[in-house]
Amino acid sequence: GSTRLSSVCKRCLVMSATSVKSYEYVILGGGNAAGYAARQFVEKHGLSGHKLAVISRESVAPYERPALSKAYLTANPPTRLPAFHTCVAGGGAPQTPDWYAKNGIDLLLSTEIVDCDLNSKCLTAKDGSKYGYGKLLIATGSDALHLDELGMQGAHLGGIHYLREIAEADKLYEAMKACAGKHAVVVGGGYIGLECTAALVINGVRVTMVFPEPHVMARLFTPEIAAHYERIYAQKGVNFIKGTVVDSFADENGSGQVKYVRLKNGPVLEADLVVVGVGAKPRTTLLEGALAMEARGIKVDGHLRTSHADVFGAGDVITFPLKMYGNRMARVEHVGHARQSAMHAVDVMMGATTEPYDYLPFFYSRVFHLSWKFWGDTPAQAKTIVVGEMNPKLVAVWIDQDGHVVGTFIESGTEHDENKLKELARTRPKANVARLEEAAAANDVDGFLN
Ligand code: FAD
Ligand code: NAD
Ligand code: ISD
Repeated sequence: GSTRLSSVCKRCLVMSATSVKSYEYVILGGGNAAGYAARQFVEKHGLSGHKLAVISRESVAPYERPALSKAYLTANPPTRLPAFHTCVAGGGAPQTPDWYAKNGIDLLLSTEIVDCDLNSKCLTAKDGSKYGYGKLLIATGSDALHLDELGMQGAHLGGIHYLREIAEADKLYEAMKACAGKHAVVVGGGYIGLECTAALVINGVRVTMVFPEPHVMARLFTPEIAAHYERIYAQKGVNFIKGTVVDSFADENGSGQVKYVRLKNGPVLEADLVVVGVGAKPRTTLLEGALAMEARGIKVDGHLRTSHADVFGAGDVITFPLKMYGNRMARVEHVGHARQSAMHAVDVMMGATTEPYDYLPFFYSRVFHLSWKFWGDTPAQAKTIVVGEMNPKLVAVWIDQDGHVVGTFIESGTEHDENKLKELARTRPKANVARLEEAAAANDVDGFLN
C-alpha cells in the first residue's frame, strides 16, 4: 500500500516528526507529461498496487493542456473536462480520477510541493505532508511569464489575463463572453497571442495585437509564411501593432480594472480586456542548487536522467540532448515532446530500455479553419522555399547550408502530406532545389508532395 516505507526514505521519516507516505515512483507535476507517464506505467509496465503517486498543484487530473486555447474557448458548446483528460490526444480514453483509483495510482491533487530533498528522497507539500520516493520523475512544466514580475506599472490590474492552467481558462472564457462587441489588446505575437486572438474573434471581440517583432510567430515563421496568416487575421478585423512593447497599464477612476495600455513609443490603446502571452518560464525553483541546470531548464542526459541518482525529468522543464542534431542541448515547450519524453523516461525508470530519447522536433497550431504542422529544425543560415498560397495548402521547406532538407511545414495537409514531410525532416535528404523552385513558381503544392 501507499504507506509502505521503502528503505530509501527512512532517513526522511527520522528527520521529521510527520509521517511520510512512500512510493516506489513519484511523478512531480500533473500536466501533459504526468498524464502520459502514468499511462505508460500502467499500460506498458502493468504497475498497480499504489506503488505510484502523481502529485499536482492543480485541482483536476492531468489534461491535454493545448485544448485550453482552442476548443475550451472556441467550440460551441465549449469543450470541458472530463472530455480532454490525458491521454485522449494519444488515442486513449480520458483518464479521470476513477482511472487512477482503478489502476492503484494515488492521485494527489491540490498538493503543491514546496521542498524537494533529494538526499533523503523526500518531498514536502505546502500543508506539511511528506512523500518519499524510490525514483522521481520531475514534470513541473512551465508557467506563463507575468508582466508584474518584470515590475511593469499597472500589470496587477483586473482584466489582464494569462493562460496556463484551467482556472485561468475559465476566467478568460467568462471575460471573453462579457466583452463581445468590445475591444481586447493581445500582448505577444507567439502561440498564445495568435491562438487567443482567434478565440477572441470567434467570440465577437475586436482585437489589437502588440508585439516587438516585425511579424507574428517570429520564432518559427519566415516573413513570407507569417504574411499569409496575418492576411487572414486582418480579414477578420485584427489590427497589428508591430515593433513595440507595452510600457504600462492603467485603470479609469481607480476602478482596479485595466482600461488603458500605454505602448513604449507613446500611443495609448483602450482595452476592455487584455491577454498576455509573452513567453514561458520553466518551473525549476524547487530544484535550483540541487540539480545541474542548463539553458534555464533541468539538465538531463540522453536517458532523461538528471544529475542526481534516481531523479528523471520530462517535458517543458528539461534541457536535453537532441540525438538527431549531434546531441545539441535544447529545451522544448511543446506537447509532443512532453508526451514522448514522459513515456521514454518511464521506460528508462522501469529498466525497459537502454535506447536514448530520440525526438524529432514537432510543433503545431490550430486557429480559425487553419491547422499547421512543423517538423525538424530551422538553422539560422537555412534557406526556406515556400510552395503554395494557402488555398488551402502551403508547404515550406528549410534547407541547410549543406543542401539538406532539415525542416518542413504544412498548412492544411492530408495525412499523406504530413507523413511525407515528417519523413523528410527525419531523414534529411539532399534537397532538389530546382524541383522545389519549379513547384513554387507554378504554385504546385500537390505536384511537389506526390
Ligand atoms: P505542464 O503541462 O505545464 O504540467 C506541469 C504540471 O506540474 C502542472 O500541473 C503544474 O501545476 C504542476 N506543478 C508545477 N510545480 C508543481 C509543484 N511544485 N507541486 C505540484 N505540482 C506542480 N503545445 C503544442 O505542441 N501544441 C499546442 O497546441 C499547444 N497548446 C498550448 C496551449 C496552451 C494554452 C498552453 C499553456 C500550452 C500549449 N502547448 C502546446 C504547450 C504544451 O501544453 C506544453 O508543452 C505541455 O503542457 C508541457 O507538459 P509538462 O507536463 O511538461 O508541463
Ligand atoms: P511565445 O514564445 O510563443 O511568444 C511570446 C511572444 O511575446 C513573442 O512574440 C515575443 O516576442 C513577445 N513578447 C515578448 N516580450 C514582449 C513584450 N514585453 N510585449 C509584447 N510582446 C512581447 O510564448 P507564448 O505565446 O506566451 O506561449 C507560452 C507557452 O505556451 C510557450 O511555451 C508555448 O510553446 C506554449 N504554447 C504553445 C502552443 C502551441 O504549440 N500551439 C500554443 C499555446 C501555448
Ligand atoms: O494536442 C491536443 C490538442 O491540440 C488539443 O486540442 O490535445 C487536445 C485534445 O485533442 C483535445 O481533446
